[in-house]
Amino acid sequence: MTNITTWIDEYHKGSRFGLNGKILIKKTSKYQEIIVIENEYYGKALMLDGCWMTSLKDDKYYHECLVHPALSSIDEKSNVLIIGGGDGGTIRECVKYSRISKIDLVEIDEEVIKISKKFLREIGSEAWNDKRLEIHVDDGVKWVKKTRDNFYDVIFIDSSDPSEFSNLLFSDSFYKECKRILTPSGILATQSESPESFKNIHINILKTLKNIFKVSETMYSFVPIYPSGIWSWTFASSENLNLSKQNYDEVLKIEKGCEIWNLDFQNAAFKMMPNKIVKELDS
Ligand code: SPD
Repeated sequence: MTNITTWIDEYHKGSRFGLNGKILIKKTSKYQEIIVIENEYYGKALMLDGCWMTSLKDDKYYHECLVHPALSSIDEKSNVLIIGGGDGGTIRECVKYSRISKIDLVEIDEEVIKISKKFLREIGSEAWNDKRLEIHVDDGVKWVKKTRDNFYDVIFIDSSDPSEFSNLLFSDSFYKECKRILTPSGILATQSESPESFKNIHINILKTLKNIFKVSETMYSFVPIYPSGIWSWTFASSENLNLSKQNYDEVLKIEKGCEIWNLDFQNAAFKMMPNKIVKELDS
């Protein structure tokens, strides 16, 4: 590739969110266009089909918030499913927990995994070699359908925004299947879009999860390279959630090693629902 720097923008509702840098790879897979750019401040950054996914500088804002509220509260040896997550950030956070016995990573686009391993190695780093990890190049919706009842303790949905091929990951039927394959106290943790730039989708995810699960709770924080910056993650379960308990010494060590997440941060983030979202959910 060339040494010339260029602007790559995510276009969203008449705004654009761009990074300037050198393009390291630009490739169209069976599913999408994949770009890795190297920016002076954010480091290497991944864009899929015109949407920023992650960057070396801000990946922890996203992946730590998706993973730690769920895993820091688990009690037993657990089986984990990650749907999407081909950049490796979610597995990196999961492998920190010795109580995880198995991690199935189900990513539909093998090219995302290959490109992330090659160009964004720092994100997944050693987690790619973890013996508990099994990588499945498969459609997450089909994977969930063929999984037996009560199989996983935690499911992470680390998807892109809704699109032609990811739409079903936001559907009522898919969330119901997730509930079926979770253990009774299992936790579904999903990125739930932005209350600002993807407000309608965000509200829809929250309402759907509330209807299907006994409890669901949403936390808000920032992902600097995403449209509008504010982002959300929602956690749902068929039993009461107690995401603020930290069960064992290992969690305290994990907390110390995090760049963004800690228990105080988490507790505040679960109280950050903007009032306009509160009102719409109540209406
Ligand atoms: N607008 C971008 C939403 C993408 C959320 N998933 C990011 C994947 C990072 N593992």
